[in-house]
Amino acid sequence: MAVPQKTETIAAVATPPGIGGIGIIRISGPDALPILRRLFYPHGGHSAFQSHKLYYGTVRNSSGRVLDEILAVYMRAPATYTREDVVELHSHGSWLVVQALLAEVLAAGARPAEAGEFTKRAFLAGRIDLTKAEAVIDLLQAKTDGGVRLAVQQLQGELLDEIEAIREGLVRILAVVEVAIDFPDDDVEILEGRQLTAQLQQQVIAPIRRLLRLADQGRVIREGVHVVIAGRPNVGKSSLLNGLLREDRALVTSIPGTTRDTIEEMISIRGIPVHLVDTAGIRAHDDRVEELGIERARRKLAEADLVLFLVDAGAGITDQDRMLYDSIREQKHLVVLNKIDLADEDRLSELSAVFAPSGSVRISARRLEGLEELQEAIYREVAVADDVNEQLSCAPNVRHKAILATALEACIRLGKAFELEEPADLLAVELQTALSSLSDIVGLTTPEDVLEMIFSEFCIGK
Ligand SMILES: Nc1nc2c(ncn2[C@@H]2O[C@H](COP(=O)(O)OP(=O)(O)OP(=O)(O)O)[C@@H](O)[C@H]2O)c(=O)[nH]1
Ligand SMILES: [Mg+2]
Repeated sequence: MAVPQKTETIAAVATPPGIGGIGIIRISGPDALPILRRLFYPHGGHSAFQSHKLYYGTVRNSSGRVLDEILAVYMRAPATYTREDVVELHSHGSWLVVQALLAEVLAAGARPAEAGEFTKRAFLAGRIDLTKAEAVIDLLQAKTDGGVRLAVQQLQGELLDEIEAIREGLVRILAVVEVAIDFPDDDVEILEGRQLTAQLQQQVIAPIRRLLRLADQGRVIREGVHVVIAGRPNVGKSSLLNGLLREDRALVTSIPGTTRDTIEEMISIRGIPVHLVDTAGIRAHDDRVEELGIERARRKLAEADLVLFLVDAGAGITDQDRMLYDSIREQKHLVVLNKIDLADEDRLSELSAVFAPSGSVRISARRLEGLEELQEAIYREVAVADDVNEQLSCAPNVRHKAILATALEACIRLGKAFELEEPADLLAVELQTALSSLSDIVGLTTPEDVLEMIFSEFCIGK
């Protein structure tokens, strides 16, 4: 019979490298308290460590030399992050001191923690589910206020609750189907197909679809969008960049071909981070440098979430405009009529008519006119929900999204099977598929290699 292995005690520096006010070493596992007793000499000398109480004292190495004066705390299981015994040593924030302390802790019997191992232990102990563990990574890596808010909501279980509600809906349907399997000869019509279809639609399919939409919105909030300003030379692209930034960032001249390289800056439109890219005007040319610039512009265009296609309203539409427009019209875009100060109403109506199917926004980049309306239009294009900041309660990530898509397919097949009055055991198979995918999201059945991948994204010490 295999002897159960004793859980190893792990340790790592929890604060970032460099100089700080304090540096923290975190120790978790059954030997946390013995290690503390071995290294730490409390001021006033006493032997009992009360849980969750801070003690002042010194740390000494094996030859008795004082390494630092520190604060230490012992937190008894299970009221800890990992649900194991945890000790934290708060030393002065010198990287050398912190490293020396860690070396002593390791010499006293702990082993170095792997990336994300503390959080992984919290997950394995059942203290948090996988969505909360992922929320911890998101929180550590968040680059925007909106990203932080989403991560905190997920940490508080918003996504978990949604997934649980959907799972419950499926389990209710499965219960009915299983009765039908157990009593196949029963005359009573257990499988009331129409009612089950409605239940499936309301309690499962619609909520999954909603989560998939929120996933797209969440990506926008966490990472922002790339909005590329494109147009032939001299239409006012750099002027527009400057106007939106309220800053003279890019060179503006009346000479076509002024901008050679792509210029990228970030603005925030109603909380959405927008990476704004000014590009070289695209045209036929015989200048090698300009050619390189145009290549870059085309690459940026290919990656754009939204293209602002700029037209010079004063000059009207040229063949170059038409060619360029044809190359981007399949992408998400906004037609922007610039230099409206140089065009009369007839000309503007004429231009608007040309672009009627896509609609157009009128601005004067030089006079800073119409920029508010343009920002609103950009927001409408990139925001998925009506009001991003108020309504987004949770946002599934890429991993969740893939799983939700699988579950949705199974549910759609299930709906068809209800309609066709397929045998109950066939229905049960689809139901199990959907249920087990959803379990993967919260981590009930997630394969080990997927867990490895998730936790390896963490830093050491978290
Ligand atoms: N009257 C008027 N002139 C403008 C407006 N916007 C830009 N211009 C002028 O148009 C000229 C070209 O502007 P840029 O912003 O450099 O144009 P661009 O599209 O970046 O040009 P390239 O970098 O050469 O591709 C400059 O002389 C600007 O002052 C506008 O709204 N009204
Ligand atoms: Mg320019």
